[in-house]
Amino acid sequence: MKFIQALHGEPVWPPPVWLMRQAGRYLPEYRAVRAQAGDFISLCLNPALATEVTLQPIRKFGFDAAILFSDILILPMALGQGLRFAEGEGPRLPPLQDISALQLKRAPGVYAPVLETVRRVRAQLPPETALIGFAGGPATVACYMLDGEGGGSFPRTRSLAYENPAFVEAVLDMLTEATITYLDGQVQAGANCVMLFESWAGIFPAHQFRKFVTAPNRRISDALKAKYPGLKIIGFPRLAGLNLGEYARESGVDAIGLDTVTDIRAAHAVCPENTVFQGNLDPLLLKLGGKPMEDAVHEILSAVRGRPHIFNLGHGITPDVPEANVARLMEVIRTS
Ligand code: 1CP
Repeated sequence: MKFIQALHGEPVWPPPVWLMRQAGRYLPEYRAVRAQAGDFISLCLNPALATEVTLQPIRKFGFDAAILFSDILILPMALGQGLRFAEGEGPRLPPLQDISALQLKRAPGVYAPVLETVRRVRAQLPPETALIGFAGGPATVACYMLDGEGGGSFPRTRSLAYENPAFVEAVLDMLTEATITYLDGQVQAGANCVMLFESWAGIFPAHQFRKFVTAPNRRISDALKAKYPGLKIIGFPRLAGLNLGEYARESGVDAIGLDTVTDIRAAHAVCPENTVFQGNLDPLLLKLGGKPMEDAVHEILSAVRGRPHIFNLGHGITPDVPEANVARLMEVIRTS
């Protein structure tokens, strides 16, 4: 698998490609399955339908990796926190007041269908296509659990981080344990690597970033690698800014997903020589297409020539992206 070779530090050319949120509403065949499933959570917990939507973008565009179709919020739901997706508004959870409301032992029974999806997808994927398992990073999942909704401001989480850090750390400890068990289950079920989405890492000042983002990511990496020595882990510490170098050195991950604002050459300069990067085309350019997109793709390719790299977006694909632009993106990369 070219994707796994790149994660092992081998320069593969052209670089392997996948796109964050590659399964989703920009695909008519996704919208059809989503309507059949009813709501989004039912889709995530239906192995037959979740397998189908995981495979759709692979069939259509031939990406080098598939990512399990699920969501980072399935884990808090499995731990016993309520979760619903308000149509057009995103996720809603009852803001967590007390850690005793969460039950570690209950979770595997609830997310069992997700592991079944991993098994089915791995069995149906072409052998050269990698399967990425994933979880939210503990800090990012805690943001949703403590504030009860997304969007990026997370006022309660940020206040608690100053006023009651012991509570935040207790939540993170529990989530870290639960995440290790969850990802272990995904690897056993057939995931070829795993990714930790720390999409809201950038809300924390440096001293909290170290404690809430980098340290728990390290615990997860250490635990998984102790059990699976060859396993590769991708971290996505979005908007890490100048915390990126320390994250690369201390988090234990092998590859780093770069957000849209980060210059790839600057990232190479502050991270260890063997760090593999993934990214980082602006999703807006995939919507716009044409010369602005193609120029940006060539710029990324020239920044990573001769190095192991995984081509991706800097954040998730949006529902308004024309499929023709995705096809053109693949053509530009594959003929470079
Ligand atoms: O069908 C629909 O309308 C639901 C939209 C949707 C989809 C397709 C949501 C709701 N989640 C997903 C799938 C999803 N989420 C995947 C599947 C695999 C793929 O990439 O194709 C993955 C990996 C995620 C991860 C995820 N969920 C993240 C991390 C990545 C990121 O975008 O930063 C986050 C932050 C979430 C929370 C979430 N789930 C859904 C929404 C709309 C949101 C974001 C809410 C917010 O803005 O805070």
